Amino acid sequence: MPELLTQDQIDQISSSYLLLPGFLSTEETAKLLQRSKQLISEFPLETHPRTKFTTGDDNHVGDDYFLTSGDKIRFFLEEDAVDKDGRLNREKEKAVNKIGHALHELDPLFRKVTLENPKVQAVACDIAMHVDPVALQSMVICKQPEIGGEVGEHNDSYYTDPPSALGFWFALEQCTPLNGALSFLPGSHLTTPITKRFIRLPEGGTGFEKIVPPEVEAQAAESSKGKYILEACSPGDLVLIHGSVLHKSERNTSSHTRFAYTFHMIESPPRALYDAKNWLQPTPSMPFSHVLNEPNLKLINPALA
Ligand SMILES: O=C(O)CCC(=O)C(=O)O
Repeated sequence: MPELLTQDQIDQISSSYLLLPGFLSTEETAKLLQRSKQLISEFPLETHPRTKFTTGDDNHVGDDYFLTSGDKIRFFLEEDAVDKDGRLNREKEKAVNKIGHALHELDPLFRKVTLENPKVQAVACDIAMHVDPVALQSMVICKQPEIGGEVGEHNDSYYTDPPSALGFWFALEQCTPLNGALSFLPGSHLTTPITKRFIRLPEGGTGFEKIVPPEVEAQAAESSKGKYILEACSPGDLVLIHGSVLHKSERNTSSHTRFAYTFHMIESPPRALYDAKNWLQPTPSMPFSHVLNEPNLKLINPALA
């Protein structure tokens, strides 16, 4: 018997994504939002390398500040908040694109909602997609007013073989069509293969490596032409995102921020092989973070396998 989700909800994940309204309490949500703002206001700009975050295919961030951020809490700036001389053209509080990538381990409040949250554990058990789920790449995405960058169409399953990612995405503020709410292409996980992975390049930096022949890439491009569904969300809502489903968010053109907290859950070895080329690698001081105290020995959900 599922602990928290209904069977219908579990089945819905296998058709792309599932919105769970009010998953976090008002108080939990307000604390996470307040903490995010506090982290931004406290980080020292003087020593910051002005690393920006964008998601274009040819223009991906890859400096040392980014590459060594998997086990730290670091701050990445909006592209349009930094001028050509590296000066911010607005206050720091309105310039940060995202905070990442180890909030789930290092910050007590984010840790509590991620690794020490009985509801997250119950969801992981109910969905039964992972035997020993681990959390990684936690981020607060800020979508700053007027300049909050788009996140281009992508899927998240670029960590393991076989693919095993499940995205947990929590709205910390109202998400609307104008401030960059998420949108999804339902069913794309069945028709659109994972075509590329985001890796650490041998020559330095990061980039995408194609993992399918050109004809499969062309077929994937064709099947991604469907109609996206935009999901407006309220603070505290959780969206669970199947790792192979295409999703994106547009630039924030409104005068309001759109803070959200997200992390990815994947299967741990030996059931899934972690990609040695992935930009994010476990470190001795921070191996991947287990979500459950005991492995989930339920039959893996065949619809998600
Ligand atoms: O929050 C967003 O705008 C995008 C998040 C996303 O696509 C992801 O976490 O995979």
